[in-house]
Amino acid sequence: MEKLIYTGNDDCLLYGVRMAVLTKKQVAKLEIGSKVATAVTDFFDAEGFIQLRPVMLGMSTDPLGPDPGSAVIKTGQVEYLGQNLSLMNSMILHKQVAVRETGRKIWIMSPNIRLEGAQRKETKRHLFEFTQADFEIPDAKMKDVMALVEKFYVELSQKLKDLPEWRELSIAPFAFRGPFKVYEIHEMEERYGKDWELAASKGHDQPFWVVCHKREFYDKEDPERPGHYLNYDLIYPKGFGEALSGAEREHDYQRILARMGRDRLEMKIYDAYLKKAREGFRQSAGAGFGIERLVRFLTESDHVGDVQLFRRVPGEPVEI
Ligand code: ASN
Repeated sequence: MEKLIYTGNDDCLLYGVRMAVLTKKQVAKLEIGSKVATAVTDFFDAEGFIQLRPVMLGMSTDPLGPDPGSAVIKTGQVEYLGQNLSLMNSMILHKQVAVRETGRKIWIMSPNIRLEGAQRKETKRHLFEFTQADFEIPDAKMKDVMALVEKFYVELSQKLKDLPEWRELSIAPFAFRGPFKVYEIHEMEERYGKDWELAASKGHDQPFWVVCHKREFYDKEDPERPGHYLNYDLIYPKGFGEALSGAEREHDYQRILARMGRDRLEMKIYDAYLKKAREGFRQSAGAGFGIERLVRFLTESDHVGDVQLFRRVPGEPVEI
């Protein structure tokens, strides 16, 4: 049966019931988003990961910095029964604890709240509420994570290539071809300047890795090369920008303490995390990729908010 989708006429009723108010193209994007979520779940399941339920409130969360490029105004707080709880910027701290407690590969379809400044609307790839597929693997190294991510993208192309929605959107399904190129961040800066991401993204036709970023305390510094960091971002081509970020983790208690001190973090809220670290964290590596950014890339949408049914774009008032 042909799908009955309302395409812009307020009087479109079927048996007196309005079927939909979105265009067919908008519904096609939601449909692709739905297929992507299923593909992600199937992939991690087939790879032997345990899917954990998301955490949305915690004693602490990802500090997201210090990062000169960050535009997050503040971490959301909820006062509840005498405790000040943080809304999750990301589940990175909980992922380290989860690996320690389970000893298993874990992943979460994790909703994140990042209260970005209004100017972030212009990047077209920031949302203040989004979902990332966030995973962590005990004993893994960065090359293991990169190979796994490449496998995911190549398989995703196979799973999605015959969807009827591509025709509805008048676009060809993107064929990911791994392995993706790898660059050090200093190469990117030399070639494209400090704001390399957009220009570099436009200059590629497949995703590529950019490694060695100086950032949050939980990304491991290479013990053999101080000043080098064992972390990585994946960048989509054609101007779509950052897809994923991840790292091998700093798991040594003394080094975590030193890095947190360097970042002048308010240590008190990390008490329970630090206690677990002192008892022993497992070495791990992982990453997270934004579901909406992936759907934006696949559907060639102008703004990442265009693939959300309930838009959460910085600088735009929330309607519902
Ligand atoms: N998910 C990222 C990671 O695994 C952290 C983040 O979202 N900031 O490193």
